[in-house]
Amino acid sequence: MTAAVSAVKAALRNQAIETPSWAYGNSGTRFKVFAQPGVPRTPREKLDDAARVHAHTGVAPSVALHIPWDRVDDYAALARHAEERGLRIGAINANVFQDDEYRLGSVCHPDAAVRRKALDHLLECVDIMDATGSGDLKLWFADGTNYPGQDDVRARQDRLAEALAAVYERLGEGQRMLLEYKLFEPAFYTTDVPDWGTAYAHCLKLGEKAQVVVDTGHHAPGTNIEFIVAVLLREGKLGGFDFNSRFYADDDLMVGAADPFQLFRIMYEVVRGGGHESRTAFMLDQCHNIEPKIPAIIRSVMNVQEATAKALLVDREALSAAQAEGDVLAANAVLMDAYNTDVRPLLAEVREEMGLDPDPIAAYHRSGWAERITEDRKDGRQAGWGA
Ligand code: LRH
Ligand code: MN
Ligand code: MN
Repeated sequence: MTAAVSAVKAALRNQAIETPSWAYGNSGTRFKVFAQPGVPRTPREKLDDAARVHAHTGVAPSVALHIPWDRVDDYAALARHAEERGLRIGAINANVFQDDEYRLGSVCHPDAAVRRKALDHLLECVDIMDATGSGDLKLWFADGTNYPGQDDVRARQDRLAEALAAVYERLGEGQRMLLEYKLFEPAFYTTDVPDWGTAYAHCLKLGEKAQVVVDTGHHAPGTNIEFIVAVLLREGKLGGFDFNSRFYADDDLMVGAADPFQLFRIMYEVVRGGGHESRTAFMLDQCHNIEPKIPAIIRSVMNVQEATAKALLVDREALSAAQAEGDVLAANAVLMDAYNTDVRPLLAEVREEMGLDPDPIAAYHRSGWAERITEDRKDGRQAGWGA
């Protein structure tokens, strides 16, 4: 094995992809939620399923929570439940979008009492980080307006800045605030954090614990996401990803399903900028509405691994040489050679070296877990959107 291949393998072994608790529960569109058998009923059962994903892939050691969907009485006990299964709690996702009071927004709402309620929730999420050992607070705001003139767009930025500063102050040692942007939805005219520039401006003012999250489904069609990634990494402001695929808007389909070439281009910029060796969080943010959830999450993890492997295989020296010579076609060919490499045998080897089955999905199907949860979780209410 050449030194280059062993370095690629080491990077792949060390990769960590975070799975979202909500992907294990029932989900759907605004038209219908299709319930599936065996879906978890509690946050603990979501962690049990996440442990299966980690057991078969070896690279999914943390789980993101969404509060209040994952509300429990004892968060330290939940973290212990994770630990006993070889997992840890990842990002705490705040939820200031599902209460009636938030009709006109949360931290940007015109009424100070609603803003206070939203801020209290964000601060509670930091308490949960303390209790679970989580290092990341993920903030996404559904705030915005539907009609021109509905509210003062600039005043809303002031309110946002005030809330973010209060939360930032509360962060402890080693804790980060990850600010996520989204072009539109649920607001259709203005969104208060619509793009990476707005998120970046707020994070820059807050300080080094504040970084931007790139949710790959949150851009206009045709947006060059890898450019955003390159710029944010250069500025030390890329906190992490919410990976998923989109065909139209915020589709939340499996990452790498719609456009594996885009995922490769993103991962190449990550590797180029050293993001795979930094604290960049590689999180999934997906919903599996019609496909079985655990195999879909395993597939998603594998898709990220494949894109990463291809990015790591780019011959950077040859690329630099071609770029320096202005050889457009040769430079492009170097990237395409890596993209067109079948990395599945390499990843199978990496898994075998980690003591895993080279085919995680087949191993999951053989494990009997799906049958077991279908049998064990017949009673009670399945977890799903809003619960
Ligand atoms: C918003 C979003 C955000 C939420 C998640 C459920 O569209 O991407 O990350 O927390 O979906
Ligand atoms: Mn997201
Ligand atoms: Mn989204």
